[in-house]
Amino acid sequence: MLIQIISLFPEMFPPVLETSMLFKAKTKGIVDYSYINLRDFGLGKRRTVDDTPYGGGDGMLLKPEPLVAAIEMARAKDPDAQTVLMTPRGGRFTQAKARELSKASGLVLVCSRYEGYDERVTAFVDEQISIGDYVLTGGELPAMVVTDAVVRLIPGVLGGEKSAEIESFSDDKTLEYPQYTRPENFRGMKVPDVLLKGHHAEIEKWRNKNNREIKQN
Ligand code: 4G1
Repeated sequence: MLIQIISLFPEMFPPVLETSMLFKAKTKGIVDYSYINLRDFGLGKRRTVDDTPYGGGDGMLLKPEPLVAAIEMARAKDPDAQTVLMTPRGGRFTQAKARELSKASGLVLVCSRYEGYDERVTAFVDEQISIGDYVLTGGELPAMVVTDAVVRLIPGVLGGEKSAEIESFSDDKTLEYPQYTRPENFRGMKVPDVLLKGHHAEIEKWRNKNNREIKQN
């Protein structure tokens, strides 16, 4: 899967995507990341990418021409890619959405900056996704969150044992229980007895009693 990311700050991505499991997926040839610098599509000698909003208001917006030119370049390279605009106005990103995107042949992730983008850009993407309701300085961190959640679901990225485990989880509700590792006693806080005894059925019962659903909206 080719993941093309359009951003004014492409240098933000390699430290995250070229590390650990996301990098391993790349060395295995399962995914490739391509960072597209929006500045390269800026207008004029100054390579302008932003302008003031019609009707007034604070700050600057990304102009449509550079964004759409970058999107069209990415889509020319990968015509079947799912194109996603990262925006606080988008639908909430969930595990179900991650699973859906993990089945795409390619992704184009578009990151915004400043106070946002010209609304006409939305006509050139397939969908709009938000990772949650809080104010951020750009769509780059959301794009990394989506990439992380999606790539780990692509067959072959995790070990065989782990991917089987993922298949057994439902789309929207992953169960999680408290976990402990050594030491048995940490500053007077003891690991629950049942976990030390190796009684599988009892451990299962304890985990079921103490598990919580990861909250989905
Ligand atoms: C109004 C959050 C504005 C933010 C209301 C989640 C947030 C992209 C996301 C903002 C962004 C709320 C996201 C806000 C995001 C232009 C550049 C938009 C950054 C920008 C709740 C700033 N998931 N935010 N505006 O944060 O891109 O994907």
